[in-house]
Amino acid sequence: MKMTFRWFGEHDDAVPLRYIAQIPNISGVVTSLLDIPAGDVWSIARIRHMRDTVRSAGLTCEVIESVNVHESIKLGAPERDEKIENYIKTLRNLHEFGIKAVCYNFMPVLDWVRSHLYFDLPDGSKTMMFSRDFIENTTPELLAARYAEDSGGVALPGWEPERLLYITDTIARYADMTDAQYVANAEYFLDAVIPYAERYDIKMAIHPDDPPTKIFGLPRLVNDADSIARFLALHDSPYNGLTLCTGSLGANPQNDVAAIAARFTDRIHFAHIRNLQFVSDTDFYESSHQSGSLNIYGIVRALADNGFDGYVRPDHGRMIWGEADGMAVSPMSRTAARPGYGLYDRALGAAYLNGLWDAVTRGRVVN
Ligand code: DNO
Repeated sequence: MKMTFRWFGEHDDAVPLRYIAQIPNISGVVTSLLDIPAGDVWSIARIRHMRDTVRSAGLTCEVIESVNVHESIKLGAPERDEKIENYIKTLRNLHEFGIKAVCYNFMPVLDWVRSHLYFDLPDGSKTMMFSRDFIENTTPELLAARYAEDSGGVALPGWEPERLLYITDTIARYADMTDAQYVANAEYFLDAVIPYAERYDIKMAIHPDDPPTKIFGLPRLVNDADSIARFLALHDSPYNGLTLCTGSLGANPQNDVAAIAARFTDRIHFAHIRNLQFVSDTDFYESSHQSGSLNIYGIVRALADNGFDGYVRPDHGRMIWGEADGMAVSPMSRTAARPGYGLYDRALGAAYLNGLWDAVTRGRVVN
């Protein structure tokens, strides 16, 4: 297991790399070039700069989250071939700089969806929340406006301004798409890209749908054991793998995340580990890594028992210790911490996950 931490880049993250390097057992960061639109090629110069910046803090840069998939690929539109070619060129360039895994998603139009970015908990911390009723009574446009206001102008991954410009039109383009057609579009992408991922030794790790249920009537692809198995079989290669996002899969109470972790360990290249607290069958808030409805111990143990050797990062934390009160972590930074991505609760999460990992693995070492 290689413990990592998500970092949004030098102009986009309030958390300095040197703080990340101080968290026990963190080997590297998971990062991206957020300003490059989906479908464009990532240049050698930009990747080199990104990699060198991370390395200068003594951290590795081996996982990208995300190289976004252009909408034409998800829609099966005519320009998809050109965008797939660009995707492959980006993989080739990333390979030049030692990138080992790419996390991406295949969710139509939107990435993750929450009803609240800063929901107040009784202990004074703030966290992200999902209310099914709220989502059913809003529109994607209203939700985007709410996020823009609540995040104080910070572009959220998955809700980038260029994506939001066309949100209404793009959603309309999915109106007649069947789930079978959507699966076929994913297969087309995998058949084109995975042979190159193999050549460049980059493990592709799809992120599950977040939340794992239908949103705004759009198709869904990867959200439970059956759909994961179906997806992995579309192109059967170790390079066609999964990001085990415990919070995304765990948001469906029917999903046994530990069982999913155990069943697919050899295809899980990256794990996003976080907890959530259900407040009803459909609604939840994101809780601390240790306390919540998911059995994080059971999930870590399932990974360890099955020989997991991929990357892990502590996923979303709450905002604690004043982090959401306009108190930027770095006095030098004018960037607000992103919802879910403050320093403190994620660092506590990493410490908890490290402790669990040690507890389940160290006793096995035969001296
Ligand atoms: C949210 C993240 C997602 C994830 C993408 C991967 O916090 O887990 O935005 O990075 O879905 O493409």
